[in-house]
Amino acid sequence: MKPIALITGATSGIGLACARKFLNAGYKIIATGRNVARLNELKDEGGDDVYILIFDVRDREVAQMALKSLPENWQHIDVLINNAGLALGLDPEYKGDYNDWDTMIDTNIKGLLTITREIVPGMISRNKGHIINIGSVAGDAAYANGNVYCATKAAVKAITDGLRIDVAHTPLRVTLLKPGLVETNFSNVRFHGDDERADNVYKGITPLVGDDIADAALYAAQAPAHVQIAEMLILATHQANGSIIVRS
Ligand code: NDP
Ligand code: 8X3
Repeated sequence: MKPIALITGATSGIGLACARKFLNAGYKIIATGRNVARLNELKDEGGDDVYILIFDVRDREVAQMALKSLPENWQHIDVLINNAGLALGLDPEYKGDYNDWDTMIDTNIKGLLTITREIVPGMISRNKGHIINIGSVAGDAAYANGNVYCATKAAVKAITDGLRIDVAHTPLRVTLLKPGLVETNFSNVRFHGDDERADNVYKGITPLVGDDIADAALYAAQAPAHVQIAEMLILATHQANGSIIVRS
């Protein structure tokens, strides 16, 4: 029987790359997201090995209902990749936008918690499972104007560390991936569709791509059962941390 991986935010960037990488590695994929057209494209790519669930991770009731609606043969989730997330804005904290803050907190923290709370009990009862959370270098230390986004990713680190403690008596494994600059739709979203500003983020440096993070996720998932990859910080070669990027 093929293992099953559930990936949130599988419609773009890192989530989409994880979906494809895990499919190619022989997993069945539960791809979740809001963009129905993109989810259907993934379904076309993967056929019977892909099951799609459409929900916004911020809508707890809808997310719970969607996950409970999984057919019996899709319920044995082996790997959960909590990827759905975003940054909105890059402004001093004293000029921040309340709506942007709420969206980041509701998505990156509360959404991740909802999916975790719904999926992990099944893993505990099956005595098998792996949770891979997508954090960020932004969670290691705040960078200029990153304030609330950095805080959400610091929260993802604490939530991940906490879960690892809480399941340490079980065979479950918990991994935090902390990427640096990855060229995806991330900056277009952060700058509310200002594509020129988004492109500038990746100027003068070869950034990571979604596939680089998917490789790390698959490595962690495929490690022998006694090996728990607790955390990986994955940076572009000319990025030293959240603040230091050397451009040419
Ligand atoms: P993308 O914008 O390309 O992808 C984000 C994904 O998350 C999309 O599928 C998006 O769906 C989904 N998503 C956002 N909000 C919601 C929501 N409320 N409900 C369901 N799905 C949602 O960016 P990335 O691939 O770069 O981002 C993926 C993760 O990686 C995020 O958690 C991000 O913080 C993290 N990260 C990104 C880095 C980077 O430099 N790119 C570096 C470090 C971490 P939709 O298309 O419907 O909005
Ligand atoms: C995304 C990477 O450095 O833009 O988390 O915060 S960064």
